[in-house]
Amino acid sequence: MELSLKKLSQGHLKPNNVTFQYGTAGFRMKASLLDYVVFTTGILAALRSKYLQGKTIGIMITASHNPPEDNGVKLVDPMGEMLAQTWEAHATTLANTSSIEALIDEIIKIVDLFEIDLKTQSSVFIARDSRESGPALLKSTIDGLNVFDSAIRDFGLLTTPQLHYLVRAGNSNGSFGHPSSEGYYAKLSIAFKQIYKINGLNNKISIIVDAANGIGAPKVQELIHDNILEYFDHFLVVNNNIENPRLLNYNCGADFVKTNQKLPENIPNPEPFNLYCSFDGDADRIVFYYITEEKHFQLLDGDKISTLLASYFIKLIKLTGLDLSVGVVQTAYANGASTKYLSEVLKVPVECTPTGVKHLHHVAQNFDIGIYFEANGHGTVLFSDNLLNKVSPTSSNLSIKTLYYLTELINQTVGDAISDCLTILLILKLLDNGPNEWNSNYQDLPNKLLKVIVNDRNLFKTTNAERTLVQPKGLQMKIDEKVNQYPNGRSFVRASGTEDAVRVYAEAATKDDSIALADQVAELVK
Ligand code: 16G
Ligand code: ZN
Repeated sequence: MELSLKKLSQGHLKPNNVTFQYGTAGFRMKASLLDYVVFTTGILAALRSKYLQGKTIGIMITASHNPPEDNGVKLVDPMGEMLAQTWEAHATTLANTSSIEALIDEIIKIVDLFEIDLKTQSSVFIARDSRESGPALLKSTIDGLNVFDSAIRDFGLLTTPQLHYLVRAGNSNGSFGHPSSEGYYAKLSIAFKQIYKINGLNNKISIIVDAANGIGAPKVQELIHDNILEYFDHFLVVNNNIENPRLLNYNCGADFVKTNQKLPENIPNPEPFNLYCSFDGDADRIVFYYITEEKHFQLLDGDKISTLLASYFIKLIKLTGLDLSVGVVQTAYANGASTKYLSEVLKVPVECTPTGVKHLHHVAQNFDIGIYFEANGHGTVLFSDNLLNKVSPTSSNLSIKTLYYLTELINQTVGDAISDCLTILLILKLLDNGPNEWNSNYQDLPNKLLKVIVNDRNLFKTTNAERTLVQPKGLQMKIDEKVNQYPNGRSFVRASGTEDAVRVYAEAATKDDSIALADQVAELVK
C-alpha cells in the first residue's frame, strides 16, 4: 500500500490554509481546492467497500445547485443511502492530512479500527455531473481508488439519483433493477406506463422542464423520448445546454426559482395554468410552478409536493383496504401552513428533523409510507418492507397494483427530480387535478430567508430540530420576544452546513411582517 500510495499521490497535494469538512452534502467548495480531497475520498471509498466485504460503494462528483466554478464529492453506501455518519469523520480526517506520512498513519488507523482485510477486493461505481472540473477530479479520485485493489466502474455523466440507484442495483442481485442507465430507465418507464394504463388514464400529459443547464437535461430527455413520449402531448426541456459549463444553474434551476420566486430564463411564452418544473444541477431536487391569469407566479415547492403526495396516498391506502401507516417528514424550513394542513386537515403525523436529506430519510423509515421533502424540493417517498410484502403487480385490486407500481416508479434511495416529476404528473392525472387545484389545498404563510455573515458560525448551536438556539446563551429568548409581536410569527436561526454563514428564517401573517421579523432577528444575530 505504501508503495502505490507514494506513487499515486504524486501531484495530489493538500492546499495550505484550508480545512475540509465532510458535511451534509459531502465535500463541496471551489473546484480548484478539491484535488487532494477527491484523492483521499477515493482511498476512503475503497476502504469502506473492503470493510463491507466488497459491496459496491458509490462516488458522485457534483456540487448540485452551486455555481459552475464549484465542485464536490460524496459517497453512497451499498443500499443507495448517504455514507454512514460514523464514516464522515474519517473522510474529514483523511482530507486534512498534510503529508504522505500523515495520510499513511490515518489509513492504518482506519484499517486497524475496523479490522479491514485489505485483500478483499473493493468495488466502486463512480459518476459526475456536467461541470468542467469533473474529468480532472475523476482522474484524481481514481488515483485514490487505485491505492488499493479496486474494481472501478466509471459511469461518466449521470444525475446524482441515478448513481444512488445504480449502487443499490449493483448490490441487489437483480431484485432492484439492472445496474445500468438502461435498467434505471426501464424500471421507471415500465412503472409509469403500467400506472397510466391500468388506471385507464387517457388525457395526455404536458410539462415544460427547466433542467438548470445540468445533467438532468439529457437524462430526462433520454428517458421520456426513448420510452414514454406517446403519453405526452407536450414535453419540452429548456435550459438544456450542458455544452457551455458557465450556464449551469445560472438564472435557472430549482434553487433559483425557489429563492427568487420567479420563472427561470427561457420559458417560451408562459401561459396561465401550464405546469412547469425546475431541476437543480444534479437533478436530485425539483420544484413545480405555474402562472395565474393575472400572470402571478405560483410556486409548488417541496412542501406542496409532500402535501399532494400525502393526500393521494391516504386516499389510495383506503382503497387498498390495507392497514398501512403514512407519515410526513419536514424540516424547520417547511412553511407553517403546510404543517398545519398536514396535521389538522389530512391528519397525518408530521415529524421535523434537522436540515439535510440523511436526517429526513432516517425518520421517514418509521412509516409504511414515509414521505419526506425539504421545502427546497429535495425528497422522496420510502416504503416499508411490511408494505412491499403486501403489494404485487398481479393483485386483483387496482389500488394495490397501483401502489406496487408507485414503489417501482419512486426512487427510494434518494430524492430524484426525474422520478419525482413522473410521479407528480401521474398523481395529478389520477386525481384529475391541475396546478391550480393542487395549489389551493393551503396558502403559504409569507416568509423570508436571510443569510447573515458572522465571525464564527460555530457559536450557533441548536436543538429541537434546529428550531431553538441553545447558544449563544439568551439569544433564543430575544428571538421569541420578537416573534411574539407578530401574528402567526415564527423564526429560527441556524448555522449553514454548506456556507460560512448563519441563516435566519421568518414567517408571519403578512409579507411586510415576515420581512420585518427576519430583519429584526438578523440584527440580533449580528
Ligand atoms: C445540502 C443538503 C440539502 C440541504 C442543504 C442546506 C443533502 C444531500 N443536501 O445541500 O438537503 O437543504 O444542504 O444547506 O443533504 P445549508 O446548511 O447551507 O442551509
Ligand atoms: Zn442537488
